[in-house]
Amino acid sequence: MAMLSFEQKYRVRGGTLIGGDLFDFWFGPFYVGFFGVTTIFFSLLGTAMIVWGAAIGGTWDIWRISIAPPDLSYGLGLAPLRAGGLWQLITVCAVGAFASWALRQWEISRKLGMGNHIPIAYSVAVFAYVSLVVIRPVLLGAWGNGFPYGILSHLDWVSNVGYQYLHFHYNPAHMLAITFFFTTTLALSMHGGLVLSAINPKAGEPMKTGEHENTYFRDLIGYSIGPLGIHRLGLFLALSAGFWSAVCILISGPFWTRGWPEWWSWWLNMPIWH
Ligand code: UQ2
Repeated sequence: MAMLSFEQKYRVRGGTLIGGDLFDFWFGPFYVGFFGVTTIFFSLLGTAMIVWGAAIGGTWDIWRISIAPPDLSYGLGLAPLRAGGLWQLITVCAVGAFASWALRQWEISRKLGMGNHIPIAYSVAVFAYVSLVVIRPVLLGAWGNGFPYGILSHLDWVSNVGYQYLHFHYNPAHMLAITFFFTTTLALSMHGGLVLSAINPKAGEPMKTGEHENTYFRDLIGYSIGPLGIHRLGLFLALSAGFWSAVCILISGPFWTRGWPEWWSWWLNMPIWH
């Protein structure tokens, strides 16, 4: 197995979160660890249940396979396997696998003496998923408010829930989330373009340096955020996109039940207009 020359000193034993040195070893290039074992366990079990759900679902058309949550009438109770119970177990496996993966990242960060930026950033994406299939269904009182696990069916769910609030683009948290997603692509494409420009000079010319990168943006707009700053900005923008996505769906139903366009009546009703 290929190994970088510096890799050995990063394979430090100890610093585990649980179980002492029980799973504190490597399988080829991969750290195993207690949470590596639980990630594999939940992933395989969840995938097996998705295949089972597909097998009893009446179609093998990849676009149409769908495993639906229970009917709203089951509330927050357990449903029979074929009537949403599979969706419930698959959701438990998904959350179990995502949580295991975050804890695995945390454990490896500890081993290497790094900060926890990676598990924290990853947890924001997990939070957005958990908002959709756990937090919001619990706040609304029924697992049936989760989205179905299917390629087209989950798109239909997004469309239907959007129309339930008349026009979802009037949801202010949705506006913020979209703006953060777009700004993430803007900032990180500026960054990718700048780095590739600096490291790919004409044939025969030497590679450019960070000073050229700073100078490019100072000449263009009079400001450079810097090589560390652009990564901090990218992380902030990406995490904000995930955070406001979670907020925009959590407030829809539990805290606002009418159409989102109507929310803006506070603006139309301001005393300065009449
Ligand atoms: C920069 C810099 C980088 C970069 C980029 C910039 C040398 C290698 C892209 C320029 C970024 C700016 C001016 C911020 C733009 C702000 C938003 C909200 C899009 O200065 O330092 O490092 O990659």
